[in-house]
Amino acid sequence: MSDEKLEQNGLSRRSFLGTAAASSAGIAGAGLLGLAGCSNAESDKGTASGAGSAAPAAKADAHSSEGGQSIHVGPGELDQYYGFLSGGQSGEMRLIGLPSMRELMRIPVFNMDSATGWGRTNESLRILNEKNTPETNAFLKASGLRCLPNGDLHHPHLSFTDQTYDGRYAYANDKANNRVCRVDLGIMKTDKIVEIPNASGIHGLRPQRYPKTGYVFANGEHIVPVDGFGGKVDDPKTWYSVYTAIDGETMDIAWQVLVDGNLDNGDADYQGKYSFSTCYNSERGLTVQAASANEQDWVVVFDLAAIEAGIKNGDFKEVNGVKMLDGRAEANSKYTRYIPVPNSPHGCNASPDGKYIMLNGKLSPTVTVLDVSKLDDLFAGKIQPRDVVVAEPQLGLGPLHTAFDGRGNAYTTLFIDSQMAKWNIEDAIKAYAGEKIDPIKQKIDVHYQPGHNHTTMGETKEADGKWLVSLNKFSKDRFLNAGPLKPECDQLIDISGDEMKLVHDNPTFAEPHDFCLVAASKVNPGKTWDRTKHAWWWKDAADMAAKDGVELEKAAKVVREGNKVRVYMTAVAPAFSVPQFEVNQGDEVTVVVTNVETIEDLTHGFTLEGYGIAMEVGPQQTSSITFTAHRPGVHWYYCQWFCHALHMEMSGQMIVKPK
Ligand code: K7E
Ligand code: CUA
Repeated sequence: MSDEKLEQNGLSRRSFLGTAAASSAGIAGAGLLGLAGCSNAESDKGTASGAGSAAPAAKADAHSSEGGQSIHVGPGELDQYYGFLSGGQSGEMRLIGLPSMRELMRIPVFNMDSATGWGRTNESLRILNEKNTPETNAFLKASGLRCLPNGDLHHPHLSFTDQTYDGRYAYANDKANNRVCRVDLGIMKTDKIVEIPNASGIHGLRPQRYPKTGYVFANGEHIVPVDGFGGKVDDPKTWYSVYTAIDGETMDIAWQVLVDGNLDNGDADYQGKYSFSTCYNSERGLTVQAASANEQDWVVVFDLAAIEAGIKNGDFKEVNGVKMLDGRAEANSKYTRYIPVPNSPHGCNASPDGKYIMLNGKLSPTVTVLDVSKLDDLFAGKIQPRDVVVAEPQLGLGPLHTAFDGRGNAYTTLFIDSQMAKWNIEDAIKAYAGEKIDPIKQKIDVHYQPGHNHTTMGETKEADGKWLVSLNKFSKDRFLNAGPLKPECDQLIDISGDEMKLVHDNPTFAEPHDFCLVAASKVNPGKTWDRTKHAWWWKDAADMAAKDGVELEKAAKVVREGNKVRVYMTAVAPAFSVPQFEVNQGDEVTVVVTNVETIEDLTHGFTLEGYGIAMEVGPQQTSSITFTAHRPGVHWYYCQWFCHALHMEMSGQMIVKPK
């Protein structure tokens, strides 16, 4: 690897870049070109073009993009883009501002959260559990769990109308527990979570772009025995993966398709006709060696109109309550086509002109380009699967994901080379047709091992070509040593000019896989909760209050019914309307708090000492929590969101009388 070569010369890549930054005049100097050449010679092993060695070296200016856009967002200034960042195995989604890369908010989804009470409040538990399978509910009960405590959120993507973001929702997958979530962008909270039955390892996720979302497509990554299709636990030859379409409005499952191979990443077209999923492990292997033996795997193309017709005509099996069509290769299905692609392809990305789908080769140095306009002929049987391929440029080692600038260029992450390759799509098509032309425009080093990348508005027809972010899996020496577990490194790259310019390193906690970069004007969350519009959030508490003759906005009441106690209170700085209540040990207690503040940013909270209880109560929000009063004694509750000069005094006591 290039880093080792640098180190052999007594240079770390970091110190080398630091030197380059210090002497900007010397950037194009012979020394640097020599080193860059040595790095590129490595990375071009296996590429036919060899263009990398001639590509301009990275300009290592760590603070600003010289002659480019400013990344500086001064005090009081606002960012131009929202970034919806996956939180990976943390299970959350994060809201980032661009270009500053400042973290604006964390949105709890598949995790449990200490600050907001997500995974603990009645409202969050309803959302977390309302679309569980019966098997999961039985498992939770047997395990004594109130919800699944973890998740692995990879792919956040926003809802579309007419090929661009409409600001309604963000969706994301949970690879760990086979779920798909939706975040209501009006409140930046998760409002739906659905578990996907029959499938395993829900990974790739993309919303339909046209005419609108519409479907949310989710890939099952792992092959498993599927009921109704002869699946046997002891015979992997009978295992399949399952592709799912969810209705983005109701979050019910619309249909599933049974397919071959491990589905990886997906995308939808811009026309509303087809969707795609890359696929590795055509071998059905259960070991790394077995799963990567073949030189080619495939992309599966799904014909949405044919699938809808199949559902209408009853050409499906009902499997655990879901309509499942047979899209296996061996079934010669009218719903799917399998296009061979080298080799264990990973990322799947539609270009913003709506014409092409890029399949990132991972174990092959290539990106395979499909021409969407040829798919009708493929499904009609007029052409062969590989006839849909119009380019297959060799870019470098380990292509994982591709992003676009809307000016005809594509940017592909090279995991093994630790580089970003910029290439021109039309040039790649010409080269594939035999013309002597090098599609690679530039490569720059990123630090290190990039996975996903994303451009501003780059997955919409409004791709604006301003910024590119490389989500790197390793950060090694880029930040102060944080111990054995390092942060990941998200790097901001200015792509507004002819050359990519690396301008910022941003450390992130476990582990970004994807980043949806959205013009700020597209997203307009409310400043407080809306008691009418968001009444669904506290619907159960409101129903309960109505039965108890309590008006939530004016509540100060304790209701006892047998061993059930319901405590209704308001929160107005600096006091709860119920300063003390008494229960008996063993009572089931429900506390309902309504924040009646109308002022922006005046969030209160309710933390009950010794009971593992805390919840956020935002302005105009109602939050509730139910627990059993197992611990006798005096237990203070307090507001944990600093809200007032007398915030410390915003408290009360729950007295639990011993049995
Ligand atoms: Cu989108 Cu990380 Cu799940 Cu590629 S995956 S890196
Ligand atoms: Cu209310 Cu602090």
